[in-house]
Amino acid sequence: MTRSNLMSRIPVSAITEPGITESRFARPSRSGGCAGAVVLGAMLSAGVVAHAGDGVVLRAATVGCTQGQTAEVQIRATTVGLVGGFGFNIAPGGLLAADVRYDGPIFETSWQGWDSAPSLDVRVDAVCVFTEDQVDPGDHTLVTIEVPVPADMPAGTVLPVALTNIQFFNYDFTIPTLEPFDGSITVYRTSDLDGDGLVGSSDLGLLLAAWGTVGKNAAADLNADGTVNGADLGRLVDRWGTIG
Ligand SMILES: [Ca+2]
Ligand SMILES: [Ca+2]
Repeated sequence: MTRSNLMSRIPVSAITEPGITESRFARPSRSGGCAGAVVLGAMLSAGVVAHAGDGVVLRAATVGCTQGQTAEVQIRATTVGLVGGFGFNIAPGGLLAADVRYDGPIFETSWQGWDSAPSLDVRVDAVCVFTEDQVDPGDHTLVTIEVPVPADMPAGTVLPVALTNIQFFNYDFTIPTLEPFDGSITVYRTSDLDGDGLVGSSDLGLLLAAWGTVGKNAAADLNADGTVNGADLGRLVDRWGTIG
Protein backbone atom coordinates (compact mmCIF):
# COMPACT_ATOMS: atom_id res chain seq x y z
CA MET A 1 0.00 0.00 0.00
CA THR A 2 1.30 3.42 -0.84
CA ARG A 3 1.42 6.24 1.64
CA SER A 4 -1.11 8.24 -0.34
CA ASN A 5 -3.54 5.33 -0.43
CA LEU A 6 -3.21 4.78 3.27
CA MET A 7 -3.50 8.47 4.04
CA SER A 8 -6.72 8.68 2.09
CA ARG A 9 -8.21 6.14 4.47
CA ILE A 10 -7.36 8.09 7.62
CA PRO A 11 -9.92 10.46 9.12
CA VAL A 12 -8.74 14.04 9.22
CA SER A 13 -9.45 14.28 12.94
CA ALA A 14 -6.98 11.48 13.60
CA ILE A 15 -4.24 13.32 11.75
CA THR A 16 -4.79 16.72 13.29
CA GLU A 17 -5.44 15.60 16.85
CA PRO A 18 -2.62 13.35 18.07
CA GLY A 19 -4.16 13.01 21.51
CA ILE A 20 -7.49 11.75 20.26
CA THR A 21 -8.73 8.63 21.94
CA GLU A 22 -9.84 5.48 20.27
CA SER A 23 -13.23 5.66 21.94
CA ARG A 24 -14.17 8.43 19.56
CA PHE A 25 -14.12 5.91 16.74
CA ALA A 26 -16.46 3.03 16.11
CA ARG A 27 -14.41 0.10 14.95
CA PRO A 28 -15.31 -0.85 11.37
CA SER A 29 -14.80 -4.12 9.60
CA ARG A 30 -11.18 -4.86 8.80
CA SER A 31 -11.93 -5.24 5.12
CA GLY A 32 -12.88 -1.68 4.52
CA GLY A 33 -12.40 0.42 7.62
CA CYS A 34 -9.95 3.05 8.68
CA ALA A 35 -11.50 4.64 11.71
CA GLY A 36 -9.06 3.17 14.20
CA ALA A 37 -6.01 4.53 12.43
CA VAL A 38 -5.10 6.80 15.27
CA VAL A 39 -1.51 5.72 15.51
CA LEU A 40 -0.68 6.52 11.91
CA GLY A 41 -2.41 9.86 12.04
CA ALA A 42 -0.65 10.87 15.20
CA MET A 43 2.64 9.64 13.83
CA LEU A 44 2.35 11.63 10.64
CA SER A 45 1.34 14.81 12.41
CA ALA A 46 3.69 14.68 15.37
CA GLY A 47 6.77 13.15 13.75
CA VAL A 48 7.98 11.62 16.98
CA VAL A 49 11.46 10.18 16.65
CA ALA A 50 13.07 7.81 19.08
CA HIS A 51 16.62 8.49 20.22
CA ALA A 52 19.64 6.28 20.85
CA GLY A 53 19.48 4.46 24.16
CA ASP A 54 17.86 1.36 25.56
CA GLY A 55 14.14 1.53 24.79
CA VAL A 56 13.78 -0.30 21.49
CA VAL A 57 16.38 -2.53 19.87
CA LEU A 58 16.17 -2.77 16.09
CA ARG A 59 18.40 -5.45 14.61
CA ALA A 60 19.32 -6.34 11.02
CA ALA A 61 20.32 -10.00 10.63
CA THR A 62 23.82 -11.28 9.91
CA VAL A 63 23.42 -13.68 7.00
CA GLY A 64 25.41 -15.61 4.44
CA CYS A 65 24.61 -15.74 0.73
CA THR A 66 26.01 -17.66 -2.20
CA GLN A 67 27.24 -15.71 -5.21
CA GLY A 68 24.39 -15.12 -7.66
CA GLN A 69 21.65 -15.81 -5.11
CA THR A 70 19.36 -13.53 -3.10
CA ALA A 71 20.20 -12.72 0.50
CA GLU A 72 17.26 -12.55 2.89
CA VAL A 73 17.97 -10.05 5.66
CA GLN A 74 15.45 -10.26 8.45
CA ILE A 75 14.75 -7.19 10.56
CA ARG A 76 13.71 -7.74 14.18
CA ALA A 77 12.78 -5.44 17.01
CA THR A 78 12.87 -5.93 20.75
CA THR A 79 10.49 -3.54 22.46
CA VAL A 80 9.88 -2.54 26.04
CA GLY A 81 6.52 -0.96 25.29
CA LEU A 82 3.67 -1.12 22.83
CA VAL A 83 4.61 -0.37 19.23
CA GLY A 84 2.11 0.88 16.68
CA GLY A 85 4.41 2.04 13.93
CA PHE A 86 7.98 2.04 12.78
CA GLY A 87 10.17 3.29 9.97
CA PHE A 88 13.78 2.94 8.95
CA ASN A 89 16.16 3.13 6.03
CA ILE A 90 18.30 0.12 5.20
CA ALA A 91 21.31 0.19 2.88
CA PRO A 92 22.77 -3.23 2.06
CA GLY A 93 26.40 -2.41 1.34
CA GLY A 94 25.96 -0.80 -2.06
CA LEU A 95 23.67 -3.54 -3.36
CA LEU A 96 20.08 -3.07 -4.41
CA ALA A 97 17.39 -3.87 -1.88
CA ALA A 98 15.12 -5.44 -4.48
CA ASP A 99 12.05 -6.10 -2.39
CA VAL A 100 10.59 -5.93 1.11
CA ARG A 101 8.56 -8.85 2.42
CA TYR A 102 6.02 -7.98 5.10
CA ASP A 103 6.24 -11.49 6.49
CA GLY A 104 6.45 -10.73 10.21
CA PRO A 105 3.50 -11.97 12.28
CA ILE A 106 2.39 -8.41 12.98
CA PHE A 107 1.22 -8.18 9.37
CA GLU A 108 -1.30 -10.92 10.03
CA THR A 109 -3.33 -8.27 11.87
CA SER A 110 -4.20 -4.79 10.63
CA TRP A 111 -0.61 -3.71 10.05
CA GLN A 112 0.22 -2.15 6.70
CA GLY A 113 3.60 -1.37 5.24
CA TRP A 114 5.05 0.47 2.29
CA ASP A 115 8.54 1.00 0.98
CA SER A 116 10.71 2.53 -1.73
CA ALA A 117 12.17 -0.73 -3.07
CA PRO A 118 13.97 -1.34 -5.31
CA SER A 119 16.57 1.02 -3.91
CA LEU A 120 20.18 1.13 -2.73
CA ASP A 121 18.91 2.77 0.47
CA VAL A 122 15.37 1.57 0.85
CA ARG A 123 12.85 3.26 3.15
CA VAL A 124 10.42 1.01 4.99
CA ASP A 125 7.44 2.32 6.96
CA ALA A 126 4.67 0.38 8.65
CA VAL A 127 1.81 1.06 11.04
CA CYS A 128 -1.08 -0.72 12.64
CA VAL A 129 -4.41 0.52 11.35
CA PHE A 130 -6.22 -0.42 14.55
CA THR A 131 -4.73 0.65 17.85
CA GLU A 132 -5.43 -2.71 19.48
CA ASP A 133 -3.08 -4.30 16.98
CA GLN A 134 -0.04 -2.61 18.47
CA VAL A 135 2.59 -5.20 19.35
CA ASP A 136 3.25 -6.06 22.96
CA PRO A 137 6.69 -5.73 24.55
CA GLY A 138 9.04 -8.49 23.43
CA ASP A 139 11.05 -9.73 20.48
CA HIS A 140 9.33 -9.36 17.11
CA THR A 141 10.08 -10.22 13.51
CA LEU A 142 9.19 -7.20 11.40
CA VAL A 143 10.09 -7.58 7.73
CA THR A 144 12.58 -9.31 5.44
CA ILE A 145 14.69 -7.43 2.91
CA GLU A 146 15.62 -9.28 -0.31
CA VAL A 147 19.06 -8.41 -1.66
CA PRO A 148 20.29 -10.10 -4.86
CA VAL A 149 24.04 -10.77 -4.66
CA PRO A 150 25.78 -10.54 -8.06
CA ALA A 151 27.44 -13.71 -9.34
CA ASP A 152 30.72 -11.84 -9.70
CA MET A 153 30.74 -10.51 -6.14
CA PRO A 154 33.99 -11.95 -4.69
CA ALA A 155 33.55 -14.74 -2.15
CA GLY A 156 34.64 -13.66 1.29
CA THR A 157 33.15 -10.19 0.85
CA VAL A 158 31.30 -8.96 3.93
CA LEU A 159 28.74 -6.28 3.08
CA PRO A 160 27.53 -4.10 5.97
CA VAL A 161 23.75 -3.69 6.19
CA ALA A 162 23.18 -0.30 7.79
CA LEU A 163 20.03 0.91 9.55
CA THR A 164 19.44 4.68 9.59
CA ASN A 165 16.67 7.25 10.06
CA ILE A 166 14.89 4.97 12.49
CA GLN A 167 11.53 5.85 14.01
CA PHE A 168 9.32 3.97 16.42
CA PHE A 169 5.91 5.00 17.65
CA ASN A 170 3.22 3.90 19.99
CA TYR A 171 -0.16 5.25 20.88
CA ASP A 172 1.07 7.42 23.71
CA PHE A 173 4.43 8.36 22.19
CA THR A 174 6.12 6.89 25.24
CA ILE A 175 8.90 5.00 23.49
CA PRO A 176 11.79 7.25 24.47
CA THR A 177 14.91 5.51 23.20
CA LEU A 178 16.18 3.31 20.40
CA GLU A 179 19.29 1.23 19.75
CA PRO A 180 20.04 -0.04 16.23
CA PHE A 181 22.32 -2.97 15.40
CA ASP A 182 23.51 -3.15 11.81
CA GLY A 183 23.67 -6.49 10.03
CA SER A 184 25.83 -7.94 7.29
CA ILE A 185 25.84 -10.20 4.25
CA THR A 186 28.81 -12.57 3.87
CA VAL A 187 29.33 -13.83 0.31
CA TYR A 188 30.23 -17.50 -0.28
CA ARG A 189 31.10 -19.68 -3.24
CA THR A 190 28.50 -22.27 -4.13
CA SER A 191 28.50 -25.46 -2.09
CA ASP A 192 27.39 -27.42 -5.16
CA LEU A 193 30.98 -28.33 -6.00
CA ASP A 194 30.17 -30.89 -8.71
CA GLY A 195 27.60 -28.64 -10.35
CA ASP A 196 24.78 -31.20 -10.43
CA GLY A 197 22.29 -28.66 -9.06
CA LEU A 198 22.09 -29.98 -5.51
CA VAL A 199 24.34 -29.95 -2.45
CA GLY A 200 24.87 -33.53 -1.30
CA SER A 201 27.29 -36.29 -0.46
CA SER A 202 29.29 -35.98 -3.65
CA ASP A 203 29.99 -32.32 -2.84
CA LEU A 204 30.97 -33.31 0.68
CA GLY A 205 33.40 -35.82 -0.79
CA LEU A 206 35.00 -33.17 -2.99
CA LEU A 207 35.37 -30.79 -0.06
CA LEU A 208 36.96 -33.42 2.16
CA ALA A 209 39.32 -34.41 -0.67
CA ALA A 210 40.44 -30.79 -0.86
CA TRP A 211 40.91 -30.47 2.90
CA GLY A 212 43.84 -28.21 3.76
CA THR A 213 45.33 -25.83 1.27
CA VAL A 214 43.25 -24.42 -1.56
CA GLY A 215 45.82 -25.62 -4.09
CA LYS A 216 43.91 -28.89 -4.33
CA ASN A 217 40.53 -27.34 -5.21
CA ALA A 218 40.03 -23.63 -4.76
CA ALA A 219 36.28 -23.96 -5.32
CA ALA A 220 36.02 -25.93 -2.08
CA ASP A 221 37.27 -22.90 -0.16
CA LEU A 222 33.70 -21.69 0.16
CA ASN A 223 34.49 -18.62 2.27
CA ALA A 224 37.63 -17.77 0.28
CA ASP A 225 39.88 -17.45 3.31
CA GLY A 226 42.67 -19.50 1.77
CA THR A 227 42.08 -22.82 3.52
CA VAL A 228 39.55 -25.61 3.13
CA ASN A 229 38.58 -26.38 6.69
CA GLY A 230 35.77 -26.59 9.19
CA ALA A 231 34.32 -23.21 8.26
CA ASP A 232 33.77 -24.41 4.70
CA LEU A 233 32.39 -27.72 5.94
CA GLY A 234 29.93 -25.82 8.13
CA ARG A 235 28.77 -23.76 5.17
CA LEU A 236 28.28 -26.87 3.03
CA VAL A 237 26.25 -28.53 5.76
CA ASP A 238 24.14 -25.38 6.09
CA ARG A 239 23.41 -25.54 2.36
CA TRP A 240 22.76 -29.32 2.30
CA GLY A 241 19.87 -30.20 0.03
CA THR A 242 19.76 -26.77 -1.62
CA ILE A 243 20.97 -25.60 -5.02
CA GLY A 244 24.13 -24.36 -3.33
CA1 LIG B 1 26.19 -31.29 -6.02
CA1 LIG C 1 37.85 -21.58 3.77
